[in-house]
Amino acid sequence: MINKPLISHLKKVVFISFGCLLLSFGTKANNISISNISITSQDIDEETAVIEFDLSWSNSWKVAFGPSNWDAAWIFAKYRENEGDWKHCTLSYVNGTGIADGHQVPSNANISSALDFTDIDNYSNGVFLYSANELTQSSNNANYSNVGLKWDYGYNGVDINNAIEIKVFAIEMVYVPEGTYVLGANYSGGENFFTSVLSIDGENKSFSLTTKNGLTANVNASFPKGYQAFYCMKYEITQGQYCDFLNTCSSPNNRYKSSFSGDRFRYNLSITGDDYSSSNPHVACNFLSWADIATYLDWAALRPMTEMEYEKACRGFESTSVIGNFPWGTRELKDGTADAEATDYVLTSTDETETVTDATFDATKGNALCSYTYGNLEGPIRVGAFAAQTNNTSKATAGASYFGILELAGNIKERVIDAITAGETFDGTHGDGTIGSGGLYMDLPSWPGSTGDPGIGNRGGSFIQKDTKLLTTDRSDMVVAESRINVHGGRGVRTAP
Ligand SMILES: [Ca+2]
Ligand SMILES: [Ca+2]
Repeated sequence: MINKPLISHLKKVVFISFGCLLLSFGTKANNISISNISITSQDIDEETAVIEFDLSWSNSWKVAFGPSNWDAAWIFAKYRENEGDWKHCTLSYVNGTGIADGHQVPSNANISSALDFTDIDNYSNGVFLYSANELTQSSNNANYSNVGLKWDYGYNGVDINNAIEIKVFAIEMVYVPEGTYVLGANYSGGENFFTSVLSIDGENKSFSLTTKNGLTANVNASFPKGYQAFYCMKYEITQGQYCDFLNTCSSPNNRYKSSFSGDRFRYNLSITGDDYSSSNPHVACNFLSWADIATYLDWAALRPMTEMEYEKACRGFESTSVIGNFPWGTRELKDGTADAEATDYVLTSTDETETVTDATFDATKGNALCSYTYGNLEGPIRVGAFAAQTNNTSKATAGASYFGILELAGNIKERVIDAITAGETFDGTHGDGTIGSGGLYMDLPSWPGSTGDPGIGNRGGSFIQKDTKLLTTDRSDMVVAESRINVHGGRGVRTAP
């Protein structure tokens, strides 16, 4: 946990019967912050209550041109009773529009959610919140007061006479709209990519894919293809976010541990008692195995991204003329072009303002961390570091994709679902906020397993790989990669409600 928790004892202030010890959570890494958390509008008979808080972040946007998209916060909550295991808060769902679901929606916001499961009633495991109005990026431009999520604590079996703690989590996401896009490549270079250049013009249909190294496979109608709208994490999972996760999995009956602590390639997690922290909370979290990422995404009620969604998230609605490019839409990187050595980046600081200096800054060229630009940085850098550069002027210089998603190229690898080997099994089921208690911990049957299981691979390259690995269509690293090593990390997505 990065920020000092805000602790308030509301038992006598708000509810006589609701013994609350409340914790607020924020993650500086991506600048999103939750504050002033409280419980309001408790309905004793219905056994529901509203978890209220303020939410803010920087450089939010909503545009009706170009990518015609917005960024959003994916918000979910965890609770525990009498210092027991942390559990996922089940939220009320009626039609997913926020107000009808019983949530409090600020006038400048939209809230939307999906019907995640039906049992006694209909429920969701989290909500998306984004601007109701068009919004231009600037510092602290996303401010939402008195957001409220209606929690069905009765369904969760909560005894309100217990001491109850609540943590609210928010993850910055980017909306990738529905629409046809082009998958694959037809250029002569490159090590491996989909040579079956296809217009992906529908979601619930199958496609036949062929790779340059001669593999052919079908993807089923249920395999997420990127045609349908989805939300993608704006940044790679950070070390701070990973600590947030670990710190709700530390009780004896629900333990999930990092494999080691100490400082390696800027991975620097340490544990005091049961509490993890990182000296680099704003830096992308490396040393994540597939099991680590899958368990994190199950816990956060997200899911892995497929490699087809990766290409859509990078390329957007650009035509085939940009095939063979980086995610920002050109083939130019820093002071060179693909396959050309570039000058090295130098770190400016090592706190939440961390970015890199670039003596050869070129406002027309892309920025990304790979072996050609890495120098002696010792590991991955802060997520969003290029966007935070003072001389950043464009999607390319920010290292952003067509939709504004950062570091899809370089920094650490993007763990994705392999369409060739999992195209007939992975169905895009979302994590449900609850992890298992042993073995793989992640417990979703359609997700690839942990050891020797095909179905996962890497996209986008990393800080120690050559720049051509960062090209949108490159799939030369689509190998099963389970281990915790210095370049392994990732991010999650969620099908849009
Ligand atoms: Ca990356
Ligand atoms: Ca689960």
